[in-house]
Amino acid sequence: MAHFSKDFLWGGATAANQIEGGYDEADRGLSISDVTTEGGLDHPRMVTYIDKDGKPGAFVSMPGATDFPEGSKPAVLPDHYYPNQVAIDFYHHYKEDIKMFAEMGFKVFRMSISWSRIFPTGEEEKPSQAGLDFYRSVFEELHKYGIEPMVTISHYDDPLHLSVKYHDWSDRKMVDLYVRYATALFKEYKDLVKYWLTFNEINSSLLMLNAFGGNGTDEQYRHAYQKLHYQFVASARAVKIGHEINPDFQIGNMICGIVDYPYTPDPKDILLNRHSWEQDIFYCSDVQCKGKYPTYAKRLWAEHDVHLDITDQDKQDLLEGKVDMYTFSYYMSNVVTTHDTDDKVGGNFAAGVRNPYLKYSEWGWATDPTGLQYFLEMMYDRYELPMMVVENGLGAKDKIEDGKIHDDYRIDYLRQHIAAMDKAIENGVDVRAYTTWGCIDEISAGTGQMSKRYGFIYVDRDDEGKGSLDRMKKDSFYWYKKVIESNGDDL
Ligand code: BGP
Repeated sequence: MAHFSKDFLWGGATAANQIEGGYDEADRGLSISDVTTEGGLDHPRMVTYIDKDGKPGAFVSMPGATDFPEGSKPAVLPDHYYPNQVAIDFYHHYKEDIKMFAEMGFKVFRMSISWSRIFPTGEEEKPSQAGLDFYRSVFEELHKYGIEPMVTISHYDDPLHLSVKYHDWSDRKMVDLYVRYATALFKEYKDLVKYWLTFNEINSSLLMLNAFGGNGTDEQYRHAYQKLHYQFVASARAVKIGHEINPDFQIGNMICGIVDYPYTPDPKDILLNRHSWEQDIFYCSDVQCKGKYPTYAKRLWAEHDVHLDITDQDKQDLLEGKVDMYTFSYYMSNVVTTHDTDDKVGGNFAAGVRNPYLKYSEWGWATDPTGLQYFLEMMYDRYELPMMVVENGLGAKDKIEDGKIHDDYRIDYLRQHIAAMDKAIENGVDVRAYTTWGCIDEISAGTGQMSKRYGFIYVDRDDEGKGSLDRMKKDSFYWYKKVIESNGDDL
């Protein structure tokens, strides 16, 4: 018998920019993801612009990062494909999609709100009624089937206008703009949404600098720490306001949960591993769960000569805006070392030494269910907050054979991770929810490609944007339905 509580929240997860499309419908303003091209294993995603002399240019896209040269304007260039503009067109297919989630027996559906659908530039005084209405219809549709929405307020798609004007959270003004946006959502949906996450994978700014060999410059680290500070304050103020609007709200952080292991028993590797945890995971988790900066922040800041713009009011806000639950994504583990080795591997936000005990996906992601158990047990002990696994899944290139998709590799991956989660629960961890990533195929965040699929539901669209957008159930669809029906007994 599995150990999931009878009201365990089984479901799936998505992000607005990766599924919605409808990028110019109603009042919606452009978001950073709308000017991001597709990428792949051989070429990165790029953000495109026209420079001050009228010449087209592009820079490598990283979640949230904006590097527009002085005087340039973001632009949609004719010889590029921008996959997120249409994505899987959830904007027009949400009823059909939600019906299929209901058929699988979902108890919860994690989605995000596109900020520029609510505040087109991010700086309007009043929210867009059309934007608010769209999400109201989605939430009502979910409730029709008894599915609880879980909403990420910001998931890698800041309004483009804000990204350029305030250079990716370099300005304190972003705090007020975010708080205004979050407050509008809380007020509008106070009776429709109970679970909120403030920022998707808030630690990604730090992970990114580490993952690429710790090659970030001091300036990049200074930017990342300052941006994070403003986001922590914005998140904390949102938590406080959210609780005033509805004391039943459960508001969580969202951490990219990559587990680091030391490569050797050399004490230097053990220390490096500890320090990697501090920088990659604990730093953001501690501030959001304990309401204050940890003692080792001193070391982290000193390493890159960081001097934060931080006020007494900020400190007060952090303390009063602690999150209610610990929510995180988990895909893989990573190995760190101080030793020289050529056996490097990496994908997403992890880049370290190859682990000989694990198998890797085509994109270099290590499959490690034990890492999920490790992470759950460690974080629950550290914070004693309810835990929610809000992303987990396997990206793969699915093949249609005789009108079917036999994705047993995906079933196998998910089965092992659910079993690991069950072990953690058996060992005393309070896990409340599990939402697999990309319960329906969506645009991959890292590559921008459609062919890196995660869903139980296949969407007919390819990497060039061709296809009918028709939906089709994969084998994993029927398997997950059975898992939910049996409350995790029948894996
Ligand atoms: C996480 C992001 C998601 C999602 C997932 C899978 O980091 O929160 O947005 O996309 O990773 O990554 P990818 O799409 O690159 O395979």
